[in-house]
Amino acid sequence: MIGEDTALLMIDIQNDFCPAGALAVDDGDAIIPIVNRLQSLFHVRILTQDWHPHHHSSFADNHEAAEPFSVRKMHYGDQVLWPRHCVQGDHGAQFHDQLKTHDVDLIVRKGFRPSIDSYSAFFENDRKTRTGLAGYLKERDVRSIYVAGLATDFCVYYSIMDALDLGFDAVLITDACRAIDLDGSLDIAMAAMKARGAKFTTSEKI
Ligand code: VGL
Ligand code: ZN
Repeated sequence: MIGEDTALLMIDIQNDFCPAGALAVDDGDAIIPIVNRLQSLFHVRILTQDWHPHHHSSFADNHEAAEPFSVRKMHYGDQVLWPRHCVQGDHGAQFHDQLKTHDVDLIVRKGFRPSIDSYSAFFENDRKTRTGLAGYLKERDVRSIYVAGLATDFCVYYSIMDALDLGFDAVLITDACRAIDLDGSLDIAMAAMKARGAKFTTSEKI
């Protein structure tokens, strides 16, 4: 049984990251039955929700002559420009209908500042602005987190790396994630998480 000091962190299981969504991740909705089942095993359950204003700087169509998936220099460094997705209040930003949300303790919204994108559940892409999640976990005496959701090589990856940097143990549930895989980003992310000390498991072993 999972201890009270361990949280399940479920990243961005929203319509736009599922098939037919604006930034669909292949098979993204296949993780939902797994994530729903896992929820009952954890004492602390947290969702993140990508939550962008319509004029968000990560949207390619807010830049002149910019293609989706191209890279732009922002004031904080390189930023991939995405198709418009997870716009505040729109259907695409809602959690997938099949995802259980009733028993979730906390929903962390991120990416709501127009000029900074936010992949990680802990820090925005300037790597300084905090979401508040680390403080919440510390107040609840959480020491380790199991991570599921979308996408493995972006928001899941950055969340795991930041969790480790902040001193939490972090475990990636490999069958409860799916990737965007932009130019080999999945292999790079998996290697970096391993090198930083992430652990890997599958849902049946939990
Ligand atoms: C994500 C790209 C842009 C994610 C969010 O959830 O991985 N990726 N916004
Ligand atoms: Zn986003």
